[in-house]
Amino acid sequence: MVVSNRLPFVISRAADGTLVSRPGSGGLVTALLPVLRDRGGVWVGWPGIADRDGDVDAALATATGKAGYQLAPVALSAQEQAGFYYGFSNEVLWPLFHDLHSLCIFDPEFWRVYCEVNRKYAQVVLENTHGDDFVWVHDYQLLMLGSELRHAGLDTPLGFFLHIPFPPLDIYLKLPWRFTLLRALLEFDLIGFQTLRDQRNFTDCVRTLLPEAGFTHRGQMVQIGDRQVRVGCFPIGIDAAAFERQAHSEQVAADAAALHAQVNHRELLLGVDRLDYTKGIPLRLEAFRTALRKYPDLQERVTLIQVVVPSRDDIPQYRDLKIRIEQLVGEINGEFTRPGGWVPIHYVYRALDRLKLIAYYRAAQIALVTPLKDGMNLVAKEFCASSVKRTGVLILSEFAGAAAQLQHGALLVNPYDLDGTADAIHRACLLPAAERRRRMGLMRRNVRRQDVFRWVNRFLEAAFAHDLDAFPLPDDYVPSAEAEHAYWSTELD
Ligand code: GDG
Repeated sequence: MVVSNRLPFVISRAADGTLVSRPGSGGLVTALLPVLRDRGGVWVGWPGIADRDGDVDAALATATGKAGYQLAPVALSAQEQAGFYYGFSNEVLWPLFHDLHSLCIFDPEFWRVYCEVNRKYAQVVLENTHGDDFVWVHDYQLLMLGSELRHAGLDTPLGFFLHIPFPPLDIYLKLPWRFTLLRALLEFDLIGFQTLRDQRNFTDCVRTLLPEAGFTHRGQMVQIGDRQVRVGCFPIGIDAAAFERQAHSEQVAADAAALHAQVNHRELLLGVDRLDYTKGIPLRLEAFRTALRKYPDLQERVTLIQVVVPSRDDIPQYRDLKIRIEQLVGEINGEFTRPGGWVPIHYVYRALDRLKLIAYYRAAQIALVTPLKDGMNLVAKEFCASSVKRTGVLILSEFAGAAAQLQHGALLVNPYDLDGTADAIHRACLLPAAERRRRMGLMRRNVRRQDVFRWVNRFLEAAFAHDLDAFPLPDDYVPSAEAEHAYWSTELD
């Protein structure tokens, strides 16, 4: 059983009053839908429409068709959704866990609704679970679910995976409900993180805040009361084979060629992000401006296509961010556009359909993935899988979880360093074809080998491993602490 905030299909009411479903977007759906199609099971989550409506079940049944898995909706009122999702999840946990505590609104009412809604999810899990199910809970919206399920008497194995970063101790300490949340997490039997960075941050918090907890198995087993909790790091992957296959298709090849023609065969830089302040879009645009100023040879030679996918636009900070991005695009185009000719930034504010997105990936010579902090960042991996001619260069933030795996092929940047990022853009443009192929080859191998199916298998293996000495994962999967240290102690400049 998979439990996440949203179901993989979003239900909405059409103009004629009927309910229609469309596939959801975002990293989690992209990652888990192929897995459920593969294995079957039940997915519990919010269907995207307020309150319970008789037709929701029918619309969900139509959405899955004969796909072999079921969807169990959690009915939430608009008020619950406001306190739980917009409130506690996205105005407390999201900024805090991305180290942006100054953006947090620690409203006790948000916390109350968050706990209440986690209880509602627990109810739907209990209604749909059978004795031997493994319940796999996803992400920061459901941190209290393990504890709610235990209170309701469920004693089957529970797994939890955090898709976003876990913050360092001194940031986590700001959370008024820090003890309750940490204890609730320890009600799961396995807690998975994206990177060693996050796992270590979590372990530091447990050591400091819960001195009664003990650690064994090289820090990967927490002993608390009579419970043993496994803690591991499981970097999420993508369905790399599907991306490669689609990137090879005739339609994608034709769309990619058309994109090149549209920008007059200039060097194509690409940014693709949800509208989110963690993705570092304004700083990236400023770095692009710095590059055009500092390296005039880039002018008329490069075009940046920035795709921004609308997201969370009910939250004021997201609306402000959109205005800031549009202002910067206007300023930069105003400074450099050649009337009747080159426009440096093409700005796209909408979601693209998947094949179009892959055409953008395939066409781009350089991808700019520069989040301020990111659990993993699937766009980086999707770009590599779609760069079938191995001509793409990935400029990647050191603070994306993906950097731990892709560090040897990507050009790593500190997104706060405008000069450094501008230098990387210039360097990427001048990178010889053989070097591009070598770097992209390394990343493509990694993305192909450590794909989403392997991620699921490793998580489930860790949940069910009887031989606890075999529990620490093999070094080829998780970057070792030594490798990580070597990376951080290397001067980037
Ligand atoms: C969270 C964590 C972690 C984007 N634009 C379009 C589109 N997308 C798809 C991409 C990709 C997904 O959305 C974005 O995934 P990310 O990983 O980049 O970011 P989050 O949504 O913040 O995801 C993140 C992830 O969970 C998984 O664990 O990596 O760190 O924050 O798959 O393809 N899809 C379509 N059109 C678009 O225009 N169809």
